[in-house]
Amino acid sequence: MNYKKIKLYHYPSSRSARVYWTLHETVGDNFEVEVVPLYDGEQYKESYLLKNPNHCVPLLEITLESGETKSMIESGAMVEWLIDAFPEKNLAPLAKADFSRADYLQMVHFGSTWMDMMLWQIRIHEHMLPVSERDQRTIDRYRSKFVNEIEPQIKERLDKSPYICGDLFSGADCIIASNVMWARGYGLCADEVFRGYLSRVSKREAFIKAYADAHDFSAEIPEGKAIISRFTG
Ligand SMILES: N[C@@H](CCC(=O)N[C@@H](CS)C(=O)NCC(=O)O)C(=O)O
Repeated sequence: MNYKKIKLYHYPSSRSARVYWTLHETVGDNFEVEVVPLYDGEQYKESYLLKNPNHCVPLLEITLESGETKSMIESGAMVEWLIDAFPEKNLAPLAKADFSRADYLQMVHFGSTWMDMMLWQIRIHEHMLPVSERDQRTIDRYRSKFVNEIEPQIKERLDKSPYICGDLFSGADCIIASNVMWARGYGLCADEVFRGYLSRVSKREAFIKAYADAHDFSAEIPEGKAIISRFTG
């Protein structure tokens, strides 16, 4: 695909890292990155809300050769679209009637919706919501659901093959492996199989570049930060 410019609005180790990683896998270094200081509440500024009314990263802007700029606001869709826009990178089974494409799409969506939803509930109730709004039952429910229902499904796949959809690395790994790292940050995905998976994907140049800023992330939000009073969940 030809384009004039691609720009990612990003915050270290957040959901935008999946897209950062996918960008390095697909377009190399040929894109721009702007860090949005989430904890300072910059995502609630009018100028950013006009671009993404969900006040979130990632936001992806693609300037076409015509000069027109299109934007995307969902990380799963960004990963799927980028991988399809650059088919020469062979990072997904092509759309055809066999089941491999269906399985790949299923894992992209499983990672960016179902698995993501549980991690998000844990994250916001442990670290992001005002203390008075945190709910231990929600944390317990999703920690238990994640351990009992999500981990076995991923483990079963990774016990059989090196990557989430088989022998070949794909865009689904950019999402699932990022989620596995997120989960490990919360003491989940402790089994050796997950460590082995991360050690495989983290050798990729694109991964190393996308996560080079991971040390800038802190799960705890320092007191007094603007996001604390603005965050809507
Ligand atoms: N479904 C969206 C969720 C994006 C999202 O929640 N991003 C978080 C960071 S991981 C964010 O920017 N939150 C800032 C806020 O709501 O203030 C996606 O996957 O792109």
